[in-house]
Amino acid sequence: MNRKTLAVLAAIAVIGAISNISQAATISYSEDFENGVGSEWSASNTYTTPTFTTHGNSIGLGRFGNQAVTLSLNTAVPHNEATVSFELYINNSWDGNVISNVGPDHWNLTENGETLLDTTFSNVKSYTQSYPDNYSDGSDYYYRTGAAESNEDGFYGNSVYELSYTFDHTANFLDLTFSASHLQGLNDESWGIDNITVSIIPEPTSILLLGAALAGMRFKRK
Ligand SMILES: [Ca+2]
Ligand SMILES: [Ca+2]
Ligand SMILES: [Ca+2]
Repeated sequence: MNRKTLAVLAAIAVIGAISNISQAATISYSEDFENGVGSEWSASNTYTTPTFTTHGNSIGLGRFGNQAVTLSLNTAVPHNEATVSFELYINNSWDGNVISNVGPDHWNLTENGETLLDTTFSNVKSYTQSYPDNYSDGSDYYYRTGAAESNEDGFYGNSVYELSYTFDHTANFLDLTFSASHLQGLNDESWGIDNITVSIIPEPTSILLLGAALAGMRFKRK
């Protein structure tokens, strides 16, 4: 699988870290899907996202049902954490936490196999949802809790969530897998994503060495 590299700017980032110790340069990947889908994605279908006041009506990745979609990035620059931010479109009649033949409707995000979010969403007023908690927490929130915007267009309307996660990460690759399960048909309930950014801040090696030297000096003086 091709991995779109984040390392192109590594040299610049290291120079930046050395020349400006108060501000390490961030290496970012961002995609709005307006010009197609790169090979770093495991799926390439796009659709027009639902229209809200300030979100949507744009080309997004989707729409998907009970499918896993992975973004694979090269992060081969020393770093300790990563941040992913994106818009998640929850389209049509998601049934949230209801346990029946129509739910619960799960949506998941993992990074290198570790769960960042495993929750449910509802666009149906009479059904609760787990978001912003994980489903395993057992929470029942009002439908569309935490949504950035929602509308009533189409079958039970749509909602959009602005999700952002920062997590410990040192590996030289980053696989983010987005998926859903227990959904009904695509015209009944689906999801899509848009405006995704993944960032890492390179480890300022020179600063660490300097810090270690200073720590050693203090230790010797004890
Ligand atoms: Ca877009
Ligand atoms: Ca439904
Ligand atoms: Ca459902």
